[in-house]
Amino acid sequence: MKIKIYDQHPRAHSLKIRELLIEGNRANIVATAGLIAFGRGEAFDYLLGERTIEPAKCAIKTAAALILTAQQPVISVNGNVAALVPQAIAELTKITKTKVEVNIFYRSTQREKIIKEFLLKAGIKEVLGTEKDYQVKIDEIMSERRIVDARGILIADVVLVPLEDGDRTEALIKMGKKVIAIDLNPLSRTAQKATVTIVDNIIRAMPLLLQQIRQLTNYKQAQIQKIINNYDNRRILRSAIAHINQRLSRLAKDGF
Ligand code: PTJ
Repeated sequence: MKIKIYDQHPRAHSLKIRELLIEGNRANIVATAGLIAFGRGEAFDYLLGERTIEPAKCAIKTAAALILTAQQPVISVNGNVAALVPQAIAELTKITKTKVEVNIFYRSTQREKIIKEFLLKAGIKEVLGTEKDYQVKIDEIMSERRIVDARGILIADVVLVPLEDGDRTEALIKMGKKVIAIDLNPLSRTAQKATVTIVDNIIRAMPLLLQQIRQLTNYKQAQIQKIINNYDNRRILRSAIAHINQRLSRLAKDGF
């Protein structure tokens, strides 16, 4: 059953995102656990104030710089990411050389194919990760996510991993790759281990990332490198946690 969401509803935006995921779950794009994962994300978004905070903007700029300077950038797409931002992923492939790879935790050949078809329909020309001939196992990862594409994540130097589930970021870093995470939870293991962590809702972060990439295209190589060199992910995470802390302290003191 599809529900009608009235624009006047105070939580209309959030309800629409939920509907995208529920629809995606019915179509077997989103794993059932993906609905739970979004609930966790939403709770953190509440604490952040449901807007893109300054530390996230700084991380987005650095992520754009990393993607632009990468030789082989790849975005790893799971069910939630496919359902929430298919058009933005398509746009990313148009304005950069980023490859798209389906890599899911709750793995099934059928689900992989459904996600791939969905992404192709959204205008992405090539979707890696589903062809057996190119699938290789990487020892560093202890889940079904260890199966990666020989043309994609295996040889990537920069991997964008939105809504990640844990051990993989650490493994990819050990393999010498730079990892960009998008995760509303600044305390998650993924957030802590990534090279660059964007603490923001993927719905807001992806359009900003595309905007930032377009802007940096006009920058000189040395300027882009400076953005990367000056970036400190631990500082950014501390600032994100401090933002939540200060916001809650203010609300506790002054009320709503
Ligand atoms: O499609 P699959 O099979 O690969 O499964 C995907 C899920 C998301 C179910 C799987 O990766 C998983 O279980 O993830 P976790 O461990 O629940 O982690 C997801 C992280 O993403 C959590 O830290 C959430 O806070 C965060 N998150 C959820 N929704 C959003 C988000 N971050 C940014 N934007 C969101 N919309």
